[in-house]
Amino acid sequence: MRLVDACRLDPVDRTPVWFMRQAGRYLPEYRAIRERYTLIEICALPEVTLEVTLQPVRRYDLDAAIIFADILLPLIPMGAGLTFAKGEGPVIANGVDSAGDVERLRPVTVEQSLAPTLEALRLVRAELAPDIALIGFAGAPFTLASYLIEGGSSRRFLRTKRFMYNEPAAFHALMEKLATVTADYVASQVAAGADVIQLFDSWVGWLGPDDYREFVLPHMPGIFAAVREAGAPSIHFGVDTGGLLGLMREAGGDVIGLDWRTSLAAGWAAIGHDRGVQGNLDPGVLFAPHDEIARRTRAILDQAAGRPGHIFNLGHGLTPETPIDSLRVVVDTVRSNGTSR
Ligand code: 1CP
Repeated sequence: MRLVDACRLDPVDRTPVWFMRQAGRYLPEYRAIRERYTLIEICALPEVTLEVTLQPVRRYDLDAAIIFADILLPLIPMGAGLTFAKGEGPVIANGVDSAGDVERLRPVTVEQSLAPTLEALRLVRAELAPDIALIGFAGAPFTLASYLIEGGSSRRFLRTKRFMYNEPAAFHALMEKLATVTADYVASQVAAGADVIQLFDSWVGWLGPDDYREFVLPHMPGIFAAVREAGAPSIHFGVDTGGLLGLMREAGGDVIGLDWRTSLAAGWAAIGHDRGVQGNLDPGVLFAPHDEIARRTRAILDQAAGRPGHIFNLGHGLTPETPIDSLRVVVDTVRSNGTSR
């Protein structure tokens, strides 16, 4: 599989390409399913999860399917009370505001509580062409902790930082609990058929390097070790992490995901060429004219310079407004230009 080979820095015939949030609301066939099921219902029904996972792979010549789920799902069996409010994103009813709240979070038996996603992975792997990789994923502890502490999405993560600085022991205990669940979950996903695991630490870039080292780094290596022991490579992604790339490398991951604020060449140099990189087209470029999209795609491939270990992706997830034809331009451009030597 091209994607797995690239993760292991083996040469590939063509640069592998997939898109974060490649299943979702920009696709009319996804919107049709969403008229009948809520997000949480889709994730609870393996047959429906199978369908939405395969939708982008049917439409585009991609090297991977990513299992349809959400990073917040494991918080449900922990007792957080997750709902998705219409147009407002996730709402956590039983968030974390004290050391006692951390203690009350329940341990999770992944095989039981996240059974529908694991079953969906088995279904997708059985259905997918053998050369297309199946990506499993999970949220990283900091990003999950931020949702628990903020009670939902946040812009500046001030509650999270207040808790972290004022209750450092409780914050570490929370990170430890989340890391344990995450390590079990990603290992189970590999056992259920995931070929690669992506760990989303989407919001960790809001921390400075000293805080990353103190509060995040100690909780990460165990998760990547669990993926490796289960037999799959891993991709470690965050947004606005230009100043954290060396620390993220230390934390683990065969491939480090780059957003578009760092040039691919500079980001890869900062990480070191003995690791792979994924990225990093600005999802906003998908709103440009097609020849400009192609030019920007080629510019990223030029920066990768045919080095093994580049996975083409966006710098963050697709937005619901994305014109669906733009993705075909990216895929065709990667197909005709990207080769590692
Ligand atoms: O109803 C809908 O369809 C709402 C949109 C949506 C979708 C399509 C949500 C709500 N979750 C998902 C599925 C999802 N989430 C996938 C699988 C789809 C795919 O990639 O093809 C994945 C990988 C995620 C991961 C996810 N969920 C992340 C990490 C990725 C990232 O964008 O940084 C995060 C932060 C979430 C939380 C989340 N889920 C949904 C919303 C609205 C949010 C909040 C985002 C925020 O706080 O800004």
